[in-house]
Amino acid sequence: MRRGKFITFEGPEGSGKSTHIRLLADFLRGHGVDVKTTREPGGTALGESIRGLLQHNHSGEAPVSRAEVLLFLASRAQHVESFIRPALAQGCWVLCDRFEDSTFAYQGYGRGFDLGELRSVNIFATDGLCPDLTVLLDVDTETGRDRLKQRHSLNASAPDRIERECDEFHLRLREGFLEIAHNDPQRFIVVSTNRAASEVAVEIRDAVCARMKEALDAC
Ligand code: Z5A
Repeated sequence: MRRGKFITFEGPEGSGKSTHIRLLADFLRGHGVDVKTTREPGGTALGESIRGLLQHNHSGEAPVSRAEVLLFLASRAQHVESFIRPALAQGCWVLCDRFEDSTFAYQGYGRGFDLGELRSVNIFATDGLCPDLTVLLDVDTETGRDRLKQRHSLNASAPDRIERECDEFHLRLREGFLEIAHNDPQRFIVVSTNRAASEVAVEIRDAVCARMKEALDAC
């Protein structure tokens, strides 16, 4: 059995990751690819519980920044070993909403943790699994925030703990994502989402087809 492909979607809040994972999954399924979509934190029962701990202050005690890093990584370790690796081994393509680059952008560029240390603990959590391709959806902070504001007002929901961080935090992590992508052009596709979602979807499809041509032809 040919191993599947592991594609991650990254970007600031409201950049359109969920929307474009859904659209790319539909497109790939139409081309005979067996696709599984998932997200971080989450993707397993344990990971979804950790997601709740990270986003909402149920106990009245927010995690300190080091605990926050370790909770994201605990969710990732469980996700990689019990969901992502088995799916790839069965030949599925896994499309994941956020992965290691979110840790580097949010906890590294955002919170200020040393990137080298974060890389080391991340390798421990993933046991060395790396994405085959990463789609970075870039959006300016104001547009991303406006989109989420609209969604919260439609759903009568409230911003979570990380969404409530100050603008400087969100500006730093956006710059962080762009720098990480700039330093690894073989793995990244960078797509601006400051325009109609339909245009963005076409650009993502074309780029994924170009990078994954051989694997797609084999499906
Ligand atoms: N986090 C971390 O700190 N460290 C880590 O290691 C990991 C994560 C793994 C997860 O939140 C949080 O965890 C996240 C980072 C942190 N915190 N923040 N902030 P999440 O998964 O709940 O939220 P998110 O990842 O930020 O996603 P999101 O807020 O749901 O946004 P999205 O998935 O990128 O966007 P969307 O849902 O597809 O679109 C948002 C809205 O915009 C929606 O109404 C769309 O219809 C609309 N949209 C999308 N594209 C367009 C365009 N092109 N034009 C107009 N409107 C659009």
